[in-house]
Amino acid sequence: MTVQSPIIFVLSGAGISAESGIKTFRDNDGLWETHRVEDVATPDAFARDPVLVHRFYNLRRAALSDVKPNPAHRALARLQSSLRERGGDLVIVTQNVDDLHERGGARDVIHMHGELKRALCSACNFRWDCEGDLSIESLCPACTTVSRARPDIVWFGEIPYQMDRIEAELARADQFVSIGTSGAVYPAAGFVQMARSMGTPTLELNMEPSLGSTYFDTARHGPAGTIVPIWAE
Ligand code: BV8
Repeated sequence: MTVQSPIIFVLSGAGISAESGIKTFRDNDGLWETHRVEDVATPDAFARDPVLVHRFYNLRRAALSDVKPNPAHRALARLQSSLRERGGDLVIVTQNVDDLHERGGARDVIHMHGELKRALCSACNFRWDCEGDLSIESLCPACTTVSRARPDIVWFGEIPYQMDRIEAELARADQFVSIGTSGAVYPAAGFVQMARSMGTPTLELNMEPSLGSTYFDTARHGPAGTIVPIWAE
């Protein structure tokens, strides 16, 4: 009888990119220290001060060229390839808006909070790849409306992307693994409870116990660049 290779559901957060040099949100020198969340990551903030919000995301988009994937990103990509060769899968759902999972070799990454390198037209909902700066002068390549281009980012109060797909993948997973997230933001922070309610084993790989650590069956603490390759090999 052939043993079916497992389907592993990975939720990643800012901690997996920390050793690549991308600031996390809530660690002491995190992103939000220099910007109040309410100032930049909400639709109201964008309506109130689009120049500030464009600058915040333009700086982060530009910084992507200075960073590269770390051993944690690469270990997940290797595990995904080997599981897929044997009929299993590694489904990566990330809260991160950077492209380090893809640059580390991962495929079909689900960016539930959007992507820095994508833009969205708030007039016609067209989405396009965006490498450079966006501004209030940017025009939509599809409907050519000016000043309705925004970062393709899910802000607070907005519905995360691909929730139906995420819930379906969670339901078919044999294991739920959370990597580098504080468990501060919902609905992502609730995925571990959904996994538990379905009897799926849960593992937390994080620098320290997260806000949801009591929901995990097991945990390993340390830098993702060290503990993820050990777990994944
Ligand atoms: C929504 C934008 C409705 C991109 C972000 C209850 C239920 C549902 C919603 C809510 C709820 N209560 C409140 C809400 C509303 C809100 C929310 O959760 N607020 C919080 C503050 C309480 N949620 C929303 O508004 C969401 N939308 O709910 O819509 C809905 C929901 C479902 C279905 C239908 C309708 C939208 C949330 C998305 C907001 N956008 N980002 C951007 O600018 O980047 S959130 C932002 O926080 C980032 O995406 C980030 O990824 C995310 C979570 O943070 P983390 O990734 O965990 O990062 P953090 O710094 O917090 O933690 C890092 C961790 O790594 C730490 O634990 C640290 O110890 C560890 N670490 C550090 N270094 C390392 C390390 N680990 C390993 N190795 C290391 N080297």
